[in-house]
Amino acid sequence: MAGGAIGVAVLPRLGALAGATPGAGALRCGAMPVAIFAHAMRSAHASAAHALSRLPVAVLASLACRREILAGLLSQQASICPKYFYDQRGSELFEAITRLPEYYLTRTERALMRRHGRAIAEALGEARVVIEPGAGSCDKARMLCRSLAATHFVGVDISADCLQDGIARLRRALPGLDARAVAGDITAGLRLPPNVPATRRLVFYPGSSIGNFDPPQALALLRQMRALAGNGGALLIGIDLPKDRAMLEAAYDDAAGVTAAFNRNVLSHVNRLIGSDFEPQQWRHLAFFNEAASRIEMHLQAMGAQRVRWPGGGRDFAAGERIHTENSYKYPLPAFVAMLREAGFVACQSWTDARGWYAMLHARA
Ligand code: AVI
Repeated sequence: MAGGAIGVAVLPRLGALAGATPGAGALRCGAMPVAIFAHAMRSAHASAAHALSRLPVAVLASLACRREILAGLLSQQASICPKYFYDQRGSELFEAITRLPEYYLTRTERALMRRHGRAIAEALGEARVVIEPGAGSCDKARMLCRSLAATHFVGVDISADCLQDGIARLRRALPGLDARAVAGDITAGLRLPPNVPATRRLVFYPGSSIGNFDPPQALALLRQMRALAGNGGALLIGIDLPKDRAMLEAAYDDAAGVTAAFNRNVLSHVNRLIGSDFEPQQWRHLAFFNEAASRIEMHLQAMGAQRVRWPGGGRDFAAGERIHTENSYKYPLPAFVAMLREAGFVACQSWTDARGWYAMLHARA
């Protein structure tokens, strides 16, 4: 096997890669005090494009977040983009979700990587440059980089703070690794640091986070990953597969109410981001499998009529009205392989667990 550092002895550690960091969710936006927003908004309105172009990147990002959130809240079918789940509390709740008995995804991915570790390691072969979109805390990357004897790691995340901490930990754990943080949104295109080798690249996207994008967005994201991998590079990605409705719905509506808390928490985060006055306890968590679209949908349903206000606007919600907060697509394996090919990947290998619940795919660019 090429890339001899992935010896059989280290293969079980690949299982630990399937940890809890969100992926699509990791396209996060840092919370910004509303006062700063207000200032940024005033500046932007005051002297239009010229002043806007001089605003710090963080402020511009927050303006974009605010615009995106308001567009979702004011749409006829109100929605909030799932990336806003992941403030500090949301990230903690997601970690708790991954340990729930009903949430089979994380544990199944981990078991799958342990069981097929040798074959996966052989497929990864010569990869030495690991690029992880939505890297967050970089915990999974540590195990992968060690197993591959990687020379370079690039963690990409919108949340620069969380990423910087993760990169610092990674550097301490693997002093020989050239580890870099790129704060940015992979869906918007990325430029990597100039010293990142163009060959032997592996884009790593575990956790079925691709399922949180609608198919056209998912395809666009896979194309971005293909471009990042470069010719001769590859992608290692985890996806959740369609299965029994009861299993799926339990995974997204657990008995302990952790997913319900995770869903409602998005309203607290939105309150901080746009200065709104949502009362999270007045919203019921709904999760159901939309079989026609092959996706779990999560919504928040108004338990009574609600008037929600934010600086400069607001919206009334009727009792029973919903805010759509997340889709989690469950792709049949052949459909996902077809999508990988459409995105420009040429050869795919996949591994599934014995129950056919989950798959890891290795696709060559
Ligand atoms: C991050 N992502 C893969 C999770 C999922 O399963 O779609 C997010 C999640 N939503 C509710 N529970 C978990």
